Amino acid sequence: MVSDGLLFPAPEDWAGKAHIDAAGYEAAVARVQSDPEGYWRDLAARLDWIKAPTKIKDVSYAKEDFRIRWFEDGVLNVSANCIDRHLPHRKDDVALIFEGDEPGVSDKITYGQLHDQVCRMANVLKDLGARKGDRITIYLPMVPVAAVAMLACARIGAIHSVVFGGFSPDSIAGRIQDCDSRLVITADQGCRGGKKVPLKANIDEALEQCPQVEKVLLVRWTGADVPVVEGRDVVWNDVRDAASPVCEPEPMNAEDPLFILYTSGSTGKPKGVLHTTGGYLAWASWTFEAVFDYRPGEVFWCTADVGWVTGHSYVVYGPLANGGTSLIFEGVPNYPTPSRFWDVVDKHKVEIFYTAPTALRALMREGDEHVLKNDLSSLRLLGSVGEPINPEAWLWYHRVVGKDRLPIVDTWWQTETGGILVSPLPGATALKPGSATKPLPGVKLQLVDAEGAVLEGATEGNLVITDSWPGQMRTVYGDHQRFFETYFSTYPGKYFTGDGCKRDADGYYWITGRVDDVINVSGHRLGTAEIESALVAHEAVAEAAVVGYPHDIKGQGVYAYVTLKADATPSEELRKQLVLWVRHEIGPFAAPDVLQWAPGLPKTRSGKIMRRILRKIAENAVDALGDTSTLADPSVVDDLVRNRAGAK
Ligand code: 6R9
Repeated sequence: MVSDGLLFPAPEDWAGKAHIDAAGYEAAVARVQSDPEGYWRDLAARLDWIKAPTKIKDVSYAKEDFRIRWFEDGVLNVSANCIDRHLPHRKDDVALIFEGDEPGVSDKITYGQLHDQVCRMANVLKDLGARKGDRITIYLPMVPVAAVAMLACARIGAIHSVVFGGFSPDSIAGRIQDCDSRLVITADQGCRGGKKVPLKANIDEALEQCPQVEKVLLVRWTGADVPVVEGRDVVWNDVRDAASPVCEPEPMNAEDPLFILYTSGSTGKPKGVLHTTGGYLAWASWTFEAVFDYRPGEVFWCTADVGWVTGHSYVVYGPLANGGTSLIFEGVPNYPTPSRFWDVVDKHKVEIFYTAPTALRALMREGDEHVLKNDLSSLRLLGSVGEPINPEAWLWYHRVVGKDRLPIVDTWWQTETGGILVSPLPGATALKPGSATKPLPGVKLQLVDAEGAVLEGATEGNLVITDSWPGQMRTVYGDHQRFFETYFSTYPGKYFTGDGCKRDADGYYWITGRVDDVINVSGHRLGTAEIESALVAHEAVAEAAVVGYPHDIKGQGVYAYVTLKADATPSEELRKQLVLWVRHEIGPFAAPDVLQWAPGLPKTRSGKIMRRILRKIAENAVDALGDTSTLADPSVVDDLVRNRAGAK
């Protein structure tokens, strides 16, 4: 490996200046061990409580008395924490910087203006019938009104469910139905890479399957002429000015739900990951300050969409809870040119930049000149999230973007964890390219083998977490049993992450990727089961099996094996049709990169598909197929190998 033995010490000039330096890290680790109650109480004290919590932690991962509660008698409001409490000293400071898809389109929103917009929208939502505890689905482009909508929900105690703008009508409908939203917030269109995204048209199509939706709040963004359904749709731009800019924040219990975010698992339909108010915000807020060493006044740019958890925690809640300035970018890394990210960094003097390895790999391929023509001297810290960063991409990021001087925080976490759990602290941790380094104070990791035996020292195994942290998800919306079964039953008494991981002799953690049937395509998390069920919903398909395979840019690509019904014949045209079908059923990012016809799939005698074998064929590791003798019909493997599609 190119990075073997490479170690980048924390910059010397950060010592004494960073929020947490090496001594601070050691002290925090020691304190959370010796005085957990005090440590967590202090962490909660960074928020503004209407009633401060006296009960700090009440957690059991055991089946008999399973519960996860943090700060449970505390009362607070998230929007007040993200806005109101900054007003006395930061009313005119910039909360959000907006950079549009087209260069030249940008805007700034101060904390005072954000307060005004959020209160007005909160009042409109109330007028539309929304109450505390109601679910509101948000389907918006990456524009400031998306943050306004989330905060307006939080202000009135409604639970938001943001659906990424790349999802199809069917995917939206499933998510609306699952949490029974009566109200949807959307826009006419979004803009990405010079193209328009038909958001309202997708919502209209989705709502044909969702009779319970009573109201749609429509944001006019591009101004496109879209149908407005009489009695159902209300145009935000028309009602905004008449709405009152005064809206008292709803007092919420720390354990009241804040949001639901759907994410893919290894089985079945996407799960509604539920996060609550106090613990989530405390964790998003503290990790933002600690990991990014953030100080108010600095411009922070996280390139993730608010449709994913990274956008929730590090575009909206973490930065705003700290009184920070967060940049919202509507576009894509390579539009209009592969210099776009770096143009935006220079234009807005971005100090801290946080992106995904897939974007870095794509930009790396375009050549250094697209980076080098920019100044980039405003940058002081770089971050990575979403998938393992390969050392080549890390070293490129460090050398070309970071000019060999900027620390990189490789942050490991999940939708389920609410915020970062494993990451360097830039003023404290020596970096190794490709390693997320060490757990944050209070995060207790273990590596276990398939049977659950704890592995010590330098080793490789499955990553589990043995105790709770405040930002942990609390349930799968509407299915608490599934929550327990999915995460706490594989290794009783422990939270199973679904990731494989190595630990080296220095105690550094190296995430190796998912060990379940979840794949990570360009940083988008997908369940292979979802793609399979989309494929079999097509009339020509009898059966389908989907696996991930290594892909240079995307990290993983989607490889689909498809068995057709007896009356269907394989053809190039049908192959294209099926790829389009998946795009339409789930979203463009889920479309198979490779689709191989499979007259039969390798199955055990009990009928279980042997994905291990399919993965090896997809990876072109056909001489490492292992034992195939237990298969019901070993000859299907020969056929698949012989007709292996040219996966690149
Ligand atoms: C935040 C987010 C979670 C899965 C996770 C893991 C992968 C995320 C990573 C990483 C290696 C990192 N992952 N960050 N793998 N190094 N720094 O991405 O949430 O969409 O739920 O995905 O992403 O496999 O289990 P989510």
